[in-house]
Amino acid sequence: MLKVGIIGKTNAGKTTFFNAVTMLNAEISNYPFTTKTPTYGVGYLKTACVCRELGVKDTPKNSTCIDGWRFIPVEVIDLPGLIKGASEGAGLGIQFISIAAQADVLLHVVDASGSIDSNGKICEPGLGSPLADYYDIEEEIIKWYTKNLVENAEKVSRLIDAKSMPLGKALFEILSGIKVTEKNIADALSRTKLSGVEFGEWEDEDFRAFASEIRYLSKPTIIVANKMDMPVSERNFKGLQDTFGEAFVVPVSADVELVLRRAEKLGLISYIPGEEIFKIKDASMLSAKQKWALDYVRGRMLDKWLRTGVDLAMSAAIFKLMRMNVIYPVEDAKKYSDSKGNVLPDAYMLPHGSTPLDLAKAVHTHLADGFLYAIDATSGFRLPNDYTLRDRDVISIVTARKKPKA
Ligand SMILES: Nc1nc2c(ncn2[C@@H]2O[C@H](COP(=O)(O)OP(=O)(O)OP(=O)(O)O)[C@@H](O)[C@H]2O)c(=O)[nH]1
Ligand SMILES: [Mg+2]
Repeated sequence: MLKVGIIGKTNAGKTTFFNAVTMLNAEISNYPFTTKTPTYGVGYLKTACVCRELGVKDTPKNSTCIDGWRFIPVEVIDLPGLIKGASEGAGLGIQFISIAAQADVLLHVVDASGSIDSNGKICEPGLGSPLADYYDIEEEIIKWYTKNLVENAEKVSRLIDAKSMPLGKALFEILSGIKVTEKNIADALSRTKLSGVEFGEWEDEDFRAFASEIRYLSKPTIIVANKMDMPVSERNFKGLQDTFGEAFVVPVSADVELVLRRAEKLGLISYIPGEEIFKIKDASMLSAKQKWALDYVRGRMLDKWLRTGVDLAMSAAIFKLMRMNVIYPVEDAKKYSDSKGNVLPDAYMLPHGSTPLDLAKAVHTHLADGFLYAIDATSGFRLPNDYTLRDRDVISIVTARKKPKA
């Protein structure tokens, strides 16, 4: 399962975002460092299901389909908050960054309303600076990556000297555990122009420059501009977009999404995460407080920003930054089903550029070991083995091996 890590300054709203995505009830409060250990949960990524265009009623197994929307599970990790100086032990320190480093993609949550001061304490809205917060936290993360590299420098040297390993391979040996690819390393070496420098000659600033490139190349990151339900947030949001580009900053109100998901769970409204609207089932069932909360949701967030942004942030991270495609493997290409007759049972996320063999490997080793070719189930055509899978492809893999008994 893909892993999404939620990082950011204390009090930015990470746990609120996490609870909204996973509907768990981890502790939320306006005290700094409420979250003391990482929390793991399962969130869902929303994508238009192929069932509608194929005109079939699906029976999903590894995911869920609601009203033609496929929800695919991803692991979400809520991390304790950071503050400036964390690498010198401020707040809870940087001990949990290693867990963020295990994620495939990161959501960096900032308080766009500027309601937290530089120490992470709640202050008058507008006084805090989300831009400064972002840089403070990124600085701590880069320091962690640098420290990790420096601590392993001797090991890298040994691999180069004793095993005659090329620099890139030796670095890969120590960095692969934090989801760094050989390509990330090659790109970082080339961007820093360190490929031509003897590793033994690397200066402190070389380690830092390389670590910084590795952090951004290996861990694509969306900036979640949270607390957009507060009017004061708009100015900071524009500043964030101007600095980092529209594609990387998503306007969000985690709190509003949480209100909607809770109301939906209580049966008060019908709401599909990510939608621009919700419907009140029976207005006479609402207490005055609930009515006020739903009016707030509409007035402060949906009417202005069209959606709460929680779902959009997840999609932007996985579909736009990671360039994942959703593929539906089926056994029976005519019925779009598995051997038990479940229609469109599974939805797999594979990176852009994946081939039918990559899909086979993701589904089961027996499919990969005996892989012969793949069929595009919607057209019935046999696909070339170097075919590049596209989003929403429905694929049947033909294999020489029998499926092992479950
Ligand atoms: N107005 C508004 N407040 C929010 C939003 N999201 C979170 N908050 C509030 O911000 C405060 C901090 O929220 P948390 O989710 O506990 O923040 P955190 O980042 O997990 O904090 P730590 O665990 O201490 O690092 C709480 O008072 C939340 O109710 C939002 O979208 N809008
Ligand atoms: Mg928290």
